[in-house]
Amino acid sequence: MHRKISLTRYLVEKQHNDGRIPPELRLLLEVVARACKRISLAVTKGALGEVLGSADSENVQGEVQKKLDIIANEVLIEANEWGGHLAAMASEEMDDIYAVPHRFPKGEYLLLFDPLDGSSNIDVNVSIGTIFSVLRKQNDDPQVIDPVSAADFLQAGKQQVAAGYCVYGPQTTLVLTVGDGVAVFTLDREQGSFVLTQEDLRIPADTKEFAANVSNMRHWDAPMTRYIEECLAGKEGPRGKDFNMRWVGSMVADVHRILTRGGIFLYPWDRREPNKPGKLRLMYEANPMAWLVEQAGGAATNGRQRILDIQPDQLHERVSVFLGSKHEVERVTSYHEAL
Ligand code: AHM
Ligand code: MG
Repeated sequence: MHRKISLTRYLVEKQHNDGRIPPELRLLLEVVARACKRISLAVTKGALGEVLGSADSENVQGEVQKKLDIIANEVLIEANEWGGHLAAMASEEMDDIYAVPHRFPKGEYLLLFDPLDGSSNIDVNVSIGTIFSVLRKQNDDPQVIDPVSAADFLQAGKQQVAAGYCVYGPQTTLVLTVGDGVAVFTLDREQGSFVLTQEDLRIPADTKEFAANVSNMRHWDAPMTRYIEECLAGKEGPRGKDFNMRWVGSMVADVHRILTRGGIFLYPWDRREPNKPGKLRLMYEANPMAWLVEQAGGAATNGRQRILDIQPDQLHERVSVFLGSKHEVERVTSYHEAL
């Protein structure tokens, strides 16, 4: 019989066999996965769990929070605050960082998350997900955890020590990297555990599928418009091939499709809010996704620069995102560079 490898076993082996992850990081990842199981349950209940609809509040970015946004945020905090593996957490749904309270032991890791990405899809029963990124607090003395501040989080994405997401769709799927490729785990609901279902995910370098909110086209700049117009021109156009378009509207689901079968995801700057570099958030959306995509052989830029090289200035900083199949990301990036 085919032997199932649980996430727990996968992580224990990563700790013992290749020494890739220290025990505290293994614990952290298991706790995040456990929280995702709880979020998955809440999502699955839908109207029966009285979790749908708006929470009548706004987050730091001025977006209306859904009840499930807040529930998912609380689940992640409650699960992670007491284990001794973290110094602090930061979330799309919280203005400031959440330092681990003094009554709990502390560790050297920093956890960032978008607790429920794709909020506009919650009430319409379309895939949504949790995105997370793990950094290490940079200290001269690793024993010194306190004080911790937002400045500790302002590290480039290439400093991440783990990143992943969990997509709540027809299946609940956890996708993870610790820097040696991308592994996929599917939630076995009967067993209540994540089971390894794919290793060494690879994104094909070429693709004929793009994901962009084309309703914003009239607000884009010239390089982005050029790229999409060339795709839309199909076989008769300069690309000489027909492109397909897919847009779920949950980054987590769109990126999952790209990791599974290739494609390019584009969320560019637009002129409605010229001072904002993009819609998506660098530290807990773009960085973890960029690392996963690179680990799968793809590429991720903001149009000019590798996303993982960007030095953040703010916790909730925004960024333009072009990620997925390498040759397509290189192409749209070269259009920006030529400007
Ligand atoms: P959220 O974190 O508030 O859900 O916002 C991020 C989402 C992404 O998942 C998705 O790619 C994008 O917003 C879609 O935005 P829009 O529908 O405005 O184009
Ligand atoms: Mg989001």
